[in-house]
Parts: sequence; C-alpha cells; structure tokens
Amino acid sequence: MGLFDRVTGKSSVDSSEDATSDAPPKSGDAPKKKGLFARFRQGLQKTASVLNTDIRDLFKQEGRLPDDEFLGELFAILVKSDMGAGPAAEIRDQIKNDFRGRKVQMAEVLQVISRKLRELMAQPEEPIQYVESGPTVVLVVGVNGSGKTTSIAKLATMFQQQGRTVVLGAGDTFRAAAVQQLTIWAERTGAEIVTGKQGTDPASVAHQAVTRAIESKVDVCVIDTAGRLQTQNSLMQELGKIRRVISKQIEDAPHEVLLVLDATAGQNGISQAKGFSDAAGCTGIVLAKLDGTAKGGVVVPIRQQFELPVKYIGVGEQAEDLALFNADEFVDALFAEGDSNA
Ligand SMILES: Nc1nc2c(ncn2[C@@H]2O[C@H](COP(=O)(O)OP(=O)(O)O)[C@@H](O)[C@H]2O)c(=O)[nH]1
Ligand SMILES: [Mg+2]
Repeated sequence: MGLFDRVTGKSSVDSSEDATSDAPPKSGDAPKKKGLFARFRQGLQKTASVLNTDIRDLFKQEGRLPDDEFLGELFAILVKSDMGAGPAAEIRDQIKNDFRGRKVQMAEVLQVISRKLRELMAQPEEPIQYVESGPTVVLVVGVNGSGKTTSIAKLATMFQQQGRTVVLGAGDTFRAAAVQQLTIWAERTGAEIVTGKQGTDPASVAHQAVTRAIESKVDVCVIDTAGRLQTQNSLMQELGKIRRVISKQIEDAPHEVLLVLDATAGQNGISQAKGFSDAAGCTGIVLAKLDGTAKGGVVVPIRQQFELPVKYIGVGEQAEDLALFNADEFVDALFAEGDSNA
C-alpha cells in the first residue's frame, strides 16, 4: 500500500556529531532544494514512520476486532508518539465505540487518528505580527540547546525572503561561542548583527540592536538570549531587564517573544519550559528539531498545556528548515500517501 512506502532512511541531520562546537552546520550539507511541504514531510518522517509502521504491524491480519488486546496495543503505539495518555485514550475509546462488534480496518483506524489529531492540534496559523510604524522587535528565549540561535537564523532567512530587512542582536553574551555562532549565521544570511564582548550586559546589546534597527529603518530586529535553566532567578531577571530596556525604546516592544522548545526533549521539555513562558511573557512557540524525533505527537500536549500558539516548527539544521505551523498540514504530512522525498 502506497501509504506506507515512505522512506525510513537515516535523518539528514545528526546534531550529536558536533556537540562540542556551536558552529552552524555547513550549508554545503544542505539537502537539495525542495518544496516547503516536501521538506516538512521529510522533517516529520521519523514520527510518521513509527506511527505508520507500528499500526501496520497491528494489522498483520486484515481487519481486527476492537477487543481489549487490540485496543491496548493501539493505545501503546499512540502514547509512544508523545501525544499524551489522555488523547491516546480518547482515540482508543472512540475506536472501541465506533467499531463495537465488527472488524476494524487499518484505514479506518488511521482516519480516526488523523481526525482526532487535527482536532487536538487545531489553531489558526499565527505568523509573526509585524508593526508598520517601525521595527518589529522579536525576542527569542528558551533553555540552552533548545535551538534558539538556529531558529533565529531561520527566521532571519524567512524575513529576508519576504523582502524584510533584518538586524540581529547577539544577546547571549554568556558564552563567546554563542556570539560567534550568530555572527556566522548573520554572514551567511546577509543580516546585520550587533554584538558585545562576552560578559557584556545583554540588555545593552539588545538596546544597541534596537537603536540600530530604528536608525537604519530596518523592518525586523531579532534578539538572541542566554538560556541557562529557568530555575535560575538571574536568567528571569535578565530577560525582564531586556524587555524593560526595549520597551523604553519602542512602546509595545518586544512585539513578539518566541519561546523555542526542543521537540526531542518530549514532555519533560514542556514542563521545564512552562515556568519560562510565564516569566518571559511569551507570545508564541517555535518547536525546533521535529526532524530529530519520532515523538512529533508532542504538539498535542503543547497545544493543550500552553496558552501559546505554535507559530513555527523547525525541521532541520539549515536556514530554510522552518515552516509556519498548520495543524492540517502537519497531520497530512504524517499520513500522506507516497514517497516523502518526492
Ligand atoms: N535536527 C535539527 N537540529 C536543530 C534544529 N534546530 C537546532 N538544531 C541543532 O540543535 C543544536 C542547538 O541549537 P542552538 O540553536 O545552538 O540552540 P540554543 O542554545 O538554544 O541557541 C545545534 O546543533 C543545532 O544545529 C532543528 O530544527 N533540527
Ligand atoms: Mg544560542
């Protein structure tokens, strides 16, 4: 069946390889240019193949009675995708009720799952809200290693492709390597960058970046931040100070505070990030590294446990690997027929 003929080969990305360095991956490693939906599908391949393969295994005999054994196995597969026990139980119970006393086919099960996932993940597409009267200021926060700096590079690329000019502020002054990493990305994407020496007050770097954006009439100013654990009071105070400094320069700024979450961290990452979002006044989520996990179902608990919309998803390490989150497309990509490399 074409539905399951997807390529299950290795991910094009292995971020563990270079764990000691913050240097961005070389663009020469980029997969061939492909359409956004294809990239998106490829990025979700790990989740898609586990979900689809395991469910196919359930249907070694054609059609199954929805008895306790079958329902238990199905529940376990769904939970493995990280969608959460509650939603997995809802799907299981719906199949139990809908197919009571008769055999259920694989396609029918997939249909129930995809309909439920659409429902649970649903939200309007929420691109960044741009302001017309001056630079739109975007502050990017999240724990260390979640994907902030890489996501900033992707955002800068996207803004520029939309014809918007960009200034980056290297506000993670805690580590010299972090400034260097953003500088490399700035060169590569052609964005302007404002940096300070290691240990400089991040709020002063943010201030300078916003000043530059105002003076040069730039459209978007994106500010990186440090990400030591949110349990550290100092980090929350630092973010508060950055926000205050920026808001004195431009009323209503920062216009967006994007919280970057690491999809590979699963549900642990969610609870960790919760305190973060409360303290930093976040306006949306960027869910990075979806390509690196089979647990892409984690979007469901994120949607359920956060008030925040998922604005963008990261599906790779390259500057183009960012997509606007859309629940329907997400579910389509998980269950679409055919070869995801097409
Ligand atoms: N596979 C994959 N790797 C990512 C993605 N986003 C970030 N990374 C990698 O995750 C690691 C940490 O990212 P970085 O942006 O430095 O995180 P930060 O500490 O929050 O700034 C780096 O190796 C990135 O290349 C993504 O969407 N997919
Ligand atoms: Mg960083």
